[in-house]
Amino acid sequence: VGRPFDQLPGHWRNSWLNLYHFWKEDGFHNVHNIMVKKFQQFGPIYREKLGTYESVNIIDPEDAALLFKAEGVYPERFMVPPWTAYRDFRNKAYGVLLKSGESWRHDRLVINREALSLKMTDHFVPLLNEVGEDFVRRVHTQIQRSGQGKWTADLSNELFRFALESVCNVLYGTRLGLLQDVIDPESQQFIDAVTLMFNTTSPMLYLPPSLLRRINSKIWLDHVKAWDIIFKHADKCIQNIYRDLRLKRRSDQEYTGILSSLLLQNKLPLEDTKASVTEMMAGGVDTTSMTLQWAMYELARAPGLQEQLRSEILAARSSSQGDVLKMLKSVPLLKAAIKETLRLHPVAVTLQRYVAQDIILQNYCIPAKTLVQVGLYAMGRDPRFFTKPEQFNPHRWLQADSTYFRGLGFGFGPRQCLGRRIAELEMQLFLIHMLESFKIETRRGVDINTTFKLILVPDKPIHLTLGPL
Ligand code: HEM
Ligand code: 2DC
Repeated sequence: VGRPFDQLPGHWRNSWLNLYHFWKEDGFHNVHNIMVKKFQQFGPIYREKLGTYESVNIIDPEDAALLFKAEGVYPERFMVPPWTAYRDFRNKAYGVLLKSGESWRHDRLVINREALSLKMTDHFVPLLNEVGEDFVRRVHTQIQRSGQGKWTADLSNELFRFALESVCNVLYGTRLGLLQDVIDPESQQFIDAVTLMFNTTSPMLYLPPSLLRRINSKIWLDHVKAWDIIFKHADKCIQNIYRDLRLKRRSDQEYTGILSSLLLQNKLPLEDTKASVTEMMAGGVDTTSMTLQWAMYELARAPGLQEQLRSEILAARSSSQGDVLKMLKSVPLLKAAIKETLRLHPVAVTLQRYVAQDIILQNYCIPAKTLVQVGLYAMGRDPRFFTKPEQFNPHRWLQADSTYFRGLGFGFGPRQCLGRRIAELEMQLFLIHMLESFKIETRRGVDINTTFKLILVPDKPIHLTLGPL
């Protein structure tokens, strides 16, 4: 049953030569396009070895389903080598992002209750809603300043500030004031450090961590510098909350954010709490901001759809009479628009799992411990799985035809994105407020492509125009 592993198609026999070819075609920034090409060349499954990075790649949602059903109770994804190398180098604890086995599961279950459970996530809505409202206020100010009745800009840094403000309000129950004109330079440094950390990760993906640390290359030194800033700033935020709690400056009555809850419960060692909270703070910046930027870009190019969403939101607003929680239950098209954005513009180029047992995919035997990757970007653009994939059409998620294992933007199962609920609420509330307040436009005829900087991002600045309705 099943053809042998050794007969899988693909370039896996000469890993260092493959890496050389990969480097020559600027693979470091084109992982997503190269994968699309390889699926065309080899079919729905191929094996690959680049440097030390060995994987089997699949694209079919049915195969993704088989993979996730075989992931076991301790699912593990590809361990990004420079990330673990940094922690080991500085002797810092792993958080849920990098842990494995029982230790991962224990921490993850404790944090899930605070970050993913429906009971707790209701607390996030007012915290994220006020940040969304402040962003709208900031846009109004910028429109006035422009003197042109509208504001045209590359919103990247504005959105980074919005995203960091949002995730920190949920983590720490505190506003950092990042939607004002002048902001704390340390917060801007944090934002820049997260970008630098991602950018310096991709060139080191295919090398062993031990080598990375020995070679003192500029890229490794920059990577260390970036993580150092991330940890220093997060530590400061965490210490503030810790001190307030000990001095009983924070009441244990009202909700004061994920970190307070974790500290009061005292179910994790402080170092582990700090590691996971730092990962969430860093993970909350580029992910939601870039997705929102793509969403606005797509909506700017589809004015009819934008109008439909606006009517859905207005109807939801009036029928819920100011109850935001209730309102979020009656905006299916908006939620579909976010899914659709992640189909064409996923943050993660692949999802990966080390298979726990031997499994059969596309009639090949895949032995236990093999790293299998789901080509998320390639899947989202393949006409076999999405009719007219080039069209931005949120309605496809609401129609009867199958969405089986197709909406995987946040991953799947117990190892899926820990920030998923935060991200979804943050993005829904942002788009609600923006669509209620402004018309979103962009220059026609400017096509924006995707580039890989560990996460997938636009290859050039996106200029959006926000104006009155
Ligand atoms: C993991 C996507 C926002 C924190 C992941 C994974 C994906 C993902 C695909 C891997 C899941 C898997 O392997 O099955 C996204 C997208 C986001 C987003 C598309 C927004 C649009 C966030 C935010 C946070 C966050 C806001 C922090 C609050 C994490 C963490 C993990 C993770 C800590 C690792 C979880 C673990 O290993 O147990 N994310 N993410 N993400 N994400 Fe997100
Ligand atoms: C990058 O080949 C490409 O959510 C690699 O918020 C495989 C791979 C493994 C793990 C993925 C990573 C890719 C992209 C970025 C992800 C990461 C897991 C979590 C991380 C998807 C696809 C991300 C952005 C987290 C980051 C948290 C961090 C800043 C502390």
